[in-house]
Amino acid sequence: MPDSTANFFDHARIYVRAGRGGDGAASFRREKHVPLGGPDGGDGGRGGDVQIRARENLHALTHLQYQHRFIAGNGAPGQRSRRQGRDGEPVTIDVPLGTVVYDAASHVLHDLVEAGQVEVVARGGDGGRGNARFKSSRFTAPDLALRGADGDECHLRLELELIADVGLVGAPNAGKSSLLARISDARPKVAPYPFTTLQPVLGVVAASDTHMIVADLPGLIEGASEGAGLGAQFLRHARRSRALIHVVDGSGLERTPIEALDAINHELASHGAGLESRPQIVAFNKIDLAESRAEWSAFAAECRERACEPVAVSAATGEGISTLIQRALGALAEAPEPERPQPTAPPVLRPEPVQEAPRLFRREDGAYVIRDPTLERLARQLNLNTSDAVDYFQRRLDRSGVTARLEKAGAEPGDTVVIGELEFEWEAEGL
Ligand SMILES: Nc1nc2c(ncn2[C@@H]2O[C@H](COP(=O)(O)OP(=O)(O)O)[C@@H](O)[C@H]2O)c(=O)[nH]1
Ligand SMILES: [Mg+2]
Repeated sequence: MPDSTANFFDHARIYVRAGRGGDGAASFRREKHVPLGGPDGGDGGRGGDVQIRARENLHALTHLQYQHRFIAGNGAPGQRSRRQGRDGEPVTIDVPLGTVVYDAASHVLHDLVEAGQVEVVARGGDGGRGNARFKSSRFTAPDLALRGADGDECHLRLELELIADVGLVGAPNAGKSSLLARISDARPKVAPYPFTTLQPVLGVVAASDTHMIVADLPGLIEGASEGAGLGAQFLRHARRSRALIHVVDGSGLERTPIEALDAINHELASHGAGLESRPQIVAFNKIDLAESRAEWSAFAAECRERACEPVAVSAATGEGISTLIQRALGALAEAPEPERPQPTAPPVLRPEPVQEAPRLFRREDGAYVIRDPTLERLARQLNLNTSDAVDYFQRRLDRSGVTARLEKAGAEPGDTVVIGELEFEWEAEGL
């Protein structure tokens, strides 16, 4: 759906990048009379994460229209004396309750519904190991260290689905905003023309020993579910409502109240989220007007035919309002929780590689390609600019069985071997 100014508050596209891990240090202890002391290079710090946090006092995603790139800090390099580098600064993106996080392929990653809920959306890269960690009987003074790993980065789409107990639906001008103002503490805009409500407004309706949250959803117009009007975008906000109050303009200026009721119900059914099967209370509004009173008995009779008992109300005078609230509370007491968006992609950002034997195959040009997450990662992080680093890498190839398999496959000195982004010439006695 294309972005329009009308839905800036409940849609956002953001880019997130976690910090890179700091590089490990290759340093040696300085001691009097000892030219080369033991290795003492510390590890790099971890890159900062980017995380999303649900806040109760936020009601829109508007703030993400202006800032939509979130880049966490890099880890600092390790230092001598085995000192670890500082971790990178994390970044936290605050969003309202009810925010659903999608990846670029529109898979649901997270549904943030609890105050304070935090989800990591980009994990910082690990710091590289310093040379102190490579000390062994073979490498007593290892001159090698690992570079920090890159952090995750991705594009995300955020969508707000308001959390309310009851959603007010109905044609523009039916009196939804007036009704919410009448029954709750909310003060939505009321105006005698359609589309006054450009974003949903939540109101708390207090009853003697309980309360309910009611959302004023912008007016639906016919064809809304096909994207003809604004309505389709707002139907999403009704998805989390356990019950609906369907407000009908009883005065029947443009169409009879029954026609209005049917048109909206058709939109609810076309939306595809099961909105038509939510408990629905029909509020026949503007009963204070003579035109409405003339329509009422025919409307009520038609509704009863369909096993639905409408309530005649007036947002203007307050008539019927307490009955409406009781009916809504009663429906809520029995209504099941609506289904929540279920993660469709595993929220595992960097799955731990399953330890399988490295895979080996030949490229068209004859190069030997080795597929192995651990070795590919090592190839990325190891700077092969010292003989110790080359030596270490060779030993890892030996230990993982790659060397033997290359030989068995007939690799000869001078053949190209590819591991991730690293390409090198095979030598029988090492790199
Ligand atoms: N007479 C009368 N007018 C109403 C009543 N409820 C709403 N209105 C009027 O109908 C128009 C549309 O109301 P509004 O609440 O903005 O409708 P919405 O588009 O459904 O939110 C406004 O001019 C209201 O003053 C009512 O119970 N009686
Ligand atoms: Mg309104």
